[in-house]
Amino acid sequence: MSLFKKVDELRSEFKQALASSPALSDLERIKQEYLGRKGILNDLFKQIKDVEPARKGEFGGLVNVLKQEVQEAIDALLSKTASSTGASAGVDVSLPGTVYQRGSLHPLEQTLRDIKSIFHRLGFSVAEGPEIETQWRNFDALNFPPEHPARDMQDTFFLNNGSVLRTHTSPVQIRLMMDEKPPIRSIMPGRVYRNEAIDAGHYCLFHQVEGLYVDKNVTHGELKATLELFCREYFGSDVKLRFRPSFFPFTEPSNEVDVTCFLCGGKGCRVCKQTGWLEILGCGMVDPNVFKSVGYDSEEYTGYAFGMGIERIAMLKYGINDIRLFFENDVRFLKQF
Ligand code: 2NL
Repeated sequence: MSLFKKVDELRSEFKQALASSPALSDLERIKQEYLGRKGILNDLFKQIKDVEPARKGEFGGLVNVLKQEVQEAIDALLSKTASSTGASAGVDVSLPGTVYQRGSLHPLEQTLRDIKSIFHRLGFSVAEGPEIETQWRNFDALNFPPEHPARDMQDTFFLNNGSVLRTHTSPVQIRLMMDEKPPIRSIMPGRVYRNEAIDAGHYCLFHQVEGLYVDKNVTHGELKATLELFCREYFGSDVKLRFRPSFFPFTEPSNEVDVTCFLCGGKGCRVCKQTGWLEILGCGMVDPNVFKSVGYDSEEYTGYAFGMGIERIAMLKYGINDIRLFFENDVRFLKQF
């Protein structure tokens, strides 16, 4: 075969090699094969010595043209492939990506958000207040008698100036009622403090959500309906509620509310201690003495209130068996949520 014919042959071989839309790595290999130091084109140039003297110039020109065609075709394909894969920015798209460690919400924050969201849909706003309170707002205004045991040093943290760390979020409700006229429909989330012996079920601080609804003609039926709706939204549409008579200084009548155990469906299990019921919250109709403290006329207004411990609800929902886990911030615990 004449060397001139070989040039044409190599051209069509090259075109064939590119016709199969080669990947980036194949392109690099083809480039090396044709244009490399020991490549096909350099090889052709070397064979110029075998061409008859009169046609050496013509042959050299033909090989140069082919070399240019090969160069341009490969460069065009390389820049097209590079710009569509990001390789032009020095990015090797075939490397595995960086896995970022993402945080998650603390289980108490998640629980609180879920509770807030349900009451938000029922028309309750959110009110907050300070954690250091007067004894008057924390106890007296709430109808605690002067000798009530909750006022004891064993149960309440007292500050040197006579203030207390609030033992519930009810003082926020006292503030709200003294600042505003009914209707009031709010929930009060926040930290509260108890001077207790610490164990798996008790800690010196925990979180509460209380709720208050005051208007003309608010009834115990509305209280029951609202809490039933809340429990069905939060624990599942098939839970049943049980209102047991109870006592709080600030409500009359008072109830504690149980829901059928959402873990065993009420059949009895370890969590509900074989009773089929879980105690979830306390509630009642606001005691007229509380209205008197804040200057509301208890002949004109009635109201209901309720309170629940967030840790207790989160422990039941997520199967957490030690309240101290919420406060240790051990990532092995936190990353499970
Ligand atoms: C519980 C029970 C409760 C309230 C909180 C309240 C507040 C005012 C007036 C009347 Cl200002 N009541 N709050 C009422 C009943 C129960 O909490 O077990 N909490 C963890």
